[in-house]
Amino acid sequence: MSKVSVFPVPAPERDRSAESPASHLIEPHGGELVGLLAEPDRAAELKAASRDWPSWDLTPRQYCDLELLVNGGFSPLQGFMKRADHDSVCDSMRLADGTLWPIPILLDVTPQTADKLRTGGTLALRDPEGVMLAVLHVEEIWEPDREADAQAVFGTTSPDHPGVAHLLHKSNGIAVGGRVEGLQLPAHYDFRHLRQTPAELRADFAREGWRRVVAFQTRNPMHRAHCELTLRAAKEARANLLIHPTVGMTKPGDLDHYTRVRCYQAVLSRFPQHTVKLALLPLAMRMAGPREAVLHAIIRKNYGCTHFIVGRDHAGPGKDSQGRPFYGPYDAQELLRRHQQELGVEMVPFQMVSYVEELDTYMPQDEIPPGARTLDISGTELRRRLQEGRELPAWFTFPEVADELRRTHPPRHKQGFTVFLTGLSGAGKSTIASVLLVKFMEMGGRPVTLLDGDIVRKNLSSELTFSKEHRDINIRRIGFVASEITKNGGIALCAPIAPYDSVRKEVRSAIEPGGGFVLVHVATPIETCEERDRKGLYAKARAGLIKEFTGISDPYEEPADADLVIDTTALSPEEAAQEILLYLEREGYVGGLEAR
Ligand code: PPS
Repeated sequence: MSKVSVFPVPAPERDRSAESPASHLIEPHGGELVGLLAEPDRAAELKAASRDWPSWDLTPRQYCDLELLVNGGFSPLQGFMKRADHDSVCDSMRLADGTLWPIPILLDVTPQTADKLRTGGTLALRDPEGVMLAVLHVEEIWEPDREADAQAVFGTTSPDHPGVAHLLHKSNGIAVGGRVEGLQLPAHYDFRHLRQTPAELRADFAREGWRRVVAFQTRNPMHRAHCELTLRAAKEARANLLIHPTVGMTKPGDLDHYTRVRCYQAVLSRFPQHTVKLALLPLAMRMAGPREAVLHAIIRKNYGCTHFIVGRDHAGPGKDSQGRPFYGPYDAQELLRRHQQELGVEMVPFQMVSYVEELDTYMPQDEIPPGARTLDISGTELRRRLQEGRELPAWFTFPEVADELRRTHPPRHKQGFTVFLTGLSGAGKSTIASVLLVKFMEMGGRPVTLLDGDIVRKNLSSELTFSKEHRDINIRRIGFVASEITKNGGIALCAPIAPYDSVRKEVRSAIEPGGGFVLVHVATPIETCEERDRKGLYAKARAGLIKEFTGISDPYEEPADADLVIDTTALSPEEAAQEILLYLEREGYVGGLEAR
């Protein structure tokens, strides 16, 4: 098997000290590696005492933050930040005692939970199943100014920025600061052998004589460009390489970490033996660009790394809705460069690398010979190719990575999808859906489920009325079931009225990451629906016997984002279904040769 490098990799420097090799590792940030796990006796004592304490179920982000607090990845932090640290971090990127720290680490709770707390008291922090992971000794309860925080940390208050959107719309209003004592680390059952704590990784480095270690942070699969880049970095820094991907929370829409980790495992054999290690970082990324680069370097220092790779647009969230990038491509490098000496972690900066066709190699922009033809595949283009089942060229990624990605992204004719028919009562949704149902059954290959409005109301939503609130709950339920079906490779046919635009959009965005979503507006005019009045409901609604009747006494928001609009006034159910089938065929969801 060929290795990725086209240049020799010198042997990394080894620590040959006989006495206490660990003492030669880089110092943790703040001087000492924090470990917040209580001794077993103390943990048992805390657990017994917790019976009468208020509890908080950690959000996914807080769950990640707690893990890094307890395992020392966030050294020197000893708990969730109090106001003085928070304000100082926002203003000057330092904790109140002057230690460099770029991003607030807060425990945000609802006002209802905050009402149960008092300073000097305790709060049990629990995982989603209710298992107590830690206790927070409540030292301060206050209300952060989210807009000001967004401006300070992200440099913007635009909700197009995913970190800002989370801060402004998903975080809870009240912050609780104080020291944390851990009872146990969050349990992970996946890739356990790759989830070393800072202390464990440091012990590994010491045992193997790794003194200079360059860390590579990533939230994407590693393609050839990343492999070349990391090898070059290791060579430049005369260091061993730690591939240290974030597997906590990354940018919404990113590839799931299971697939990514299989991809990293697959490329490991392309690197020179004994110079590279893979470990997983349970960090919740904020996509804060420059400030996040500083946080990443601090964390890697705590994990025992001496060097840190920062490429183009490190931890950047992409562009805003006007197409403007939130950060300059090398802003993160600039900020970390200003602090690297104080931090003691050396940055290994990289420009974007591109494939130079005539030399069959990857090169940073500034080394590419003038006039040479370069090839690149952007993230968006990669997603499109995967979605459409198109080829991933060998110059772009190793075949073993392409295979892994293919397994997660089967071609469209093997993916699950949802056909979501929306329209007035009597527009023809259910009839079209039942024709589609038998057509798909006849085709075979994928399981098909019909979630018709009336059937759902009978079986899933029998307690709901037709108020806006209840209609939205009903559609969310349908969306949830359809998303489960879709991501597991089935076909979901939904036929509710779904009169409100925002919840339809919510459903689309819940389903699309797991497969196809086709919104069909069955736009039969109300006059036709009323004339048909198959169930006699329009007559009742006109007589005032049914309240909140869509189209008569309740609104229907026409979709502007329908993939297909069908008016059944002059179409038979078969003809209407056929239009949808043709659309699905054009888009590649049905008709693939292998599907037959
Ligand atoms: S919604 O808005 O999507 O939750 O509605 P949905 O669950 O699809 O409605 C299912 C059927 O309920 C009948 N029905 C009403 N429709 C609209 N407004 C009111 N007030 C109402 N009361 C009962 C109606 O027959 C819907 O079925 P379809 O198949 O659309 O005719």
